[in-house]
Amino acid sequence: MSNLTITDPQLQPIAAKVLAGARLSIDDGIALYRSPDLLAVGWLANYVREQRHGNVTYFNVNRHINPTNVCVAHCKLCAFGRDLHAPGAYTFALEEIYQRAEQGVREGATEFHIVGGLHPDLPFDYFLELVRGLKRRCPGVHLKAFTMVEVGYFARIAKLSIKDTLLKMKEAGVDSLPGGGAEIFHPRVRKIICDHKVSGQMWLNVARQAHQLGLPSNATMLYGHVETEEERVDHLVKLRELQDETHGFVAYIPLAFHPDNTALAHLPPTTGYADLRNIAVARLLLDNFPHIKAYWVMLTTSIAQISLRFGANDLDGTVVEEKIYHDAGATTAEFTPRAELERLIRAAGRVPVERDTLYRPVDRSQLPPLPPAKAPGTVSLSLNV
Ligand code: V47
Repeated sequence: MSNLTITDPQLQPIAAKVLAGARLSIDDGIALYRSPDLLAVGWLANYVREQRHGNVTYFNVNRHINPTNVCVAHCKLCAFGRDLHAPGAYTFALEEIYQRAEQGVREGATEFHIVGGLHPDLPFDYFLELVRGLKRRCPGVHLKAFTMVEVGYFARIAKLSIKDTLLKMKEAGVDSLPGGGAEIFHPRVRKIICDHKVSGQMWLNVARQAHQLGLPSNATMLYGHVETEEERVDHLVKLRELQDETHGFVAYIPLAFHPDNTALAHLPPTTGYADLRNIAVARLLLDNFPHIKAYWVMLTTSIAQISLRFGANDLDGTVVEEKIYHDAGATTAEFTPRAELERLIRAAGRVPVERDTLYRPVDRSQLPPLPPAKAPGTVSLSLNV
């Protein structure tokens, strides 16, 4: 306590709870979001982070693969989705995806992060075959594939229950699910930003069933648009409740809304202050989530690095190709080399540890040698417009 000077009296009782390891309430969460004393909020989050992880900070070598940007959902928050015949619409042939994946293996990837649009014509079998083919060709790579939203859509088009859909995905080779599509669970917000997407309740229900079937997942929250502080806390507490039940969430990733090229382009982008606060509040409220990830693609590497002192213990991965944020105006790179992630972590006084998707340290001596640190190879992209 001696290192912490709190200027906001509202934070005093919260600090006492944090130092005693007690669970924070909804009101505490709201006070953390409203407090002008961001440094004290960050100090508390850093305290919890260091209790759990010491100086260790994780990153991974991964590749994002977005099979299609064709999407029927038309979410106002999104700049990535296109109508089937709209300019810029694409759908990769499976062979193109395999080429990208094999390039990823040559670059040392241990994870493929696979998400895409809700395509009106592609059958569930295309996605199952995609996964089967990846497992055959790249057996050592973890497949973190398809958000709860995509699972809900697959179930609908294949006329299957959520459970059977997840079982088929697992049987095909899906190892875990990414955390996207959660946005803000509250129906008021979903009506404005993603009217046609599955409800918050459904997102949680799909996550619950995935966890029960032995498929772990991540969780996200999209902040910085029309949501209130109460709605953010409600979202975090719902995640915390489900985690108490299943223990299936691996990492939480707060996602800053990027308004460019979306139907909400009139909204201002988030600020560094809000970005750091969302990391810190998550670390404090989500006491049962082991990992809080600072996704450098959306935060910038500078803010992501500072967030390693505000509660985050992971920088995500090398990524290589990123479309969702870059279509929405992100100015960050699409690729950060492994050596640069390590440099950023060390410069923050932390110890970099390469991890796999489930946060086991990666022993490179057991893997093919990494290529020299340069921009990764790209495969030619053919657009089916
Ligand atoms: O689901 C879409 C969000 C998500 C915008 O699980 C937008 O490890 C901001 O989920 N501005 C995709 N956000 C990213 C995501 C993710 C990223 C990194 C790691 C993991 C993980 C998951 O991005 C979408 C949506 O929630 N999104 N459009 C936008 N304009």
